[in-house]
Amino acid sequence: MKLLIVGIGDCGCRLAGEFAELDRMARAKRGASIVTRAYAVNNDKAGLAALTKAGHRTLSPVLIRGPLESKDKSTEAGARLVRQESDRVMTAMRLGGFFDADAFLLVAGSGGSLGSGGVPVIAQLLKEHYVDKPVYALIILPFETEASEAQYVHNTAICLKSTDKVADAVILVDNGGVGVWEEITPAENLDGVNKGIVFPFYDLLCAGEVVGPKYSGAKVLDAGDIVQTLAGWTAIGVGKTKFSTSILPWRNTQDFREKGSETLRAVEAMNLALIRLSIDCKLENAGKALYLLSVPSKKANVDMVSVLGNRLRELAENAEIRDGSFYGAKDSAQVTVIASQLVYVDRIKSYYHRAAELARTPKADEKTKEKKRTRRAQKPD
Ligand SMILES: Nc1nc2c(ncn2[C@@H]2O[C@H](COP(=O)(O)OP(=O)(O)OP(=O)(O)O)[C@@H](O)[C@H]2O)c(=O)[nH]1
Ligand SMILES: [Mg+2]
Repeated sequence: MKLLIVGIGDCGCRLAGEFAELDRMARAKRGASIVTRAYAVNNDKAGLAALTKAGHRTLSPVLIRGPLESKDKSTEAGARLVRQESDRVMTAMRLGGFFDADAFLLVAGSGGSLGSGGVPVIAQLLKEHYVDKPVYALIILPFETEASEAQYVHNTAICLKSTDKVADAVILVDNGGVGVWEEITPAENLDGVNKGIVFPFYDLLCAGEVVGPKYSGAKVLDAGDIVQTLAGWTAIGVGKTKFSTSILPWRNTQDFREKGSETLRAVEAMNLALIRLSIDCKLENAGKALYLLSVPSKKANVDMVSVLGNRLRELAENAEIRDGSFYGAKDSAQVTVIASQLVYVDRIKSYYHRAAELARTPKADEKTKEKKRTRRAQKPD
C-alpha cells in the first residue's frame, strides 16, 4: 500500500519525516515504495528547516503563516489557523503524490493546537476533493506526564471527536506507552519514540508492494485488504521473535519438531504484537482485525498462518479477520496486528469524560494554573 502522508504541527511533522525515512528503508532494502509523498505542515520555519536537513526526497515542507507563540493553545485556534491557510496548504500539496497513493494518512499530536485542530480541517478538504481515496488519521495522545493538564485534555477530546467525524479510520497511539518497539523508550528520546510509532507500518505497507518470488508468501496482503480492515477507532502493533539458526550448515530440511518450534515463535511474535498494540484495547471489541506474518522463506510453513489465524479468531471473536504473509523478515518471525472498528476504547471515554468535567468546572483549571504560577514564583533562580 502506498500512503500520502500529511503531518501537521511539530509532532505530525517529525512523524512525517519518520515516514519518509521508512520509505527510504523500504526502497533500499526491499525495492518497494510505500510513501508517495510526505508533507510537513507547520507554522514553525526553523522546525521545518531542521526536518528537511535529512534530505528525504519524498518529504516536502509546507510553511503556513501564523503566530508561533500564540496565547491561545486550543484545538479551536489551531483549526481556525489551518482553515485560514487551507488554500495555501492544498495548493502546496498539489505538487504530487496524489495519483499513486492508495490512501491519505494525516498525522498529529492531539494535545497541541495546530496539529490537533488542523487534522480534521484537512481531512474534510481531502474528502471533498478526492472522494475515491480513504482518509486515515494517526493521532498521538499526550504523554502520561501531560495527561492531567487541562489544555491537553480539552484539545485531545475535541481533536478525537472532530477527527472521528470525518476520517475513515483513526489510529490511536499512546505516546511513549504500550505501543513501542523493542522496549519502552523514555519520553525524552523523541526520536526513539517516533521510530517506534511508525515501525508497525513497515511490513504492513511493504507486503503488497514488494515484487518477485523472493518475497511472495502464501497469501498476499494488499491495499484492498487494508482498506477493508481500517474503520473507526484502530490500534496497530508489531512483534518480532528471532529464529534459532542451525549450527549444522548441511541440514536444510526441517523435522516436525523444528517446524513446531518455529510455529511457536510466530505465535510468540503475535503475542508480542498484541501486548504492544498502540492503544490499550480489548480485542473482543473489534469489528475488524488483520494479521500479517513476515518470515524468511526457509522458515515458512503452512501451519504458521493457520495457527495464528485460530489464535486471533479466539481473541477477536466478533471481528471479520483478514490475513496475509510474505517473506520479508531475515532471521525472525515478525507479526503485525491491526484491531479496528473498536466499539469501546477506555482511553477515549476517559478523555471525553474529563473534558466534560473541566467544561463544567472551569474554575478547577484556573486553580491548577494559579497553583503552578505560585510554585514557579516561589522557585529560587
Ligand atoms: N511522539 C511524539 N510526540 C510529540 C512530538 N512532538 C510533540 N509531541 C507531543 O504532541 C503534543 C503537542 O503537539 P505539538 O505537535 O507539539 O503541537 P502543535 O500541533 O505544533 O501545536 P502548537 O501547540 O501550536 O505548537 C504533546 O502531547 C507532545 O508531547 C514528537 O516528535 N513525537
Ligand atoms: Mg507547534
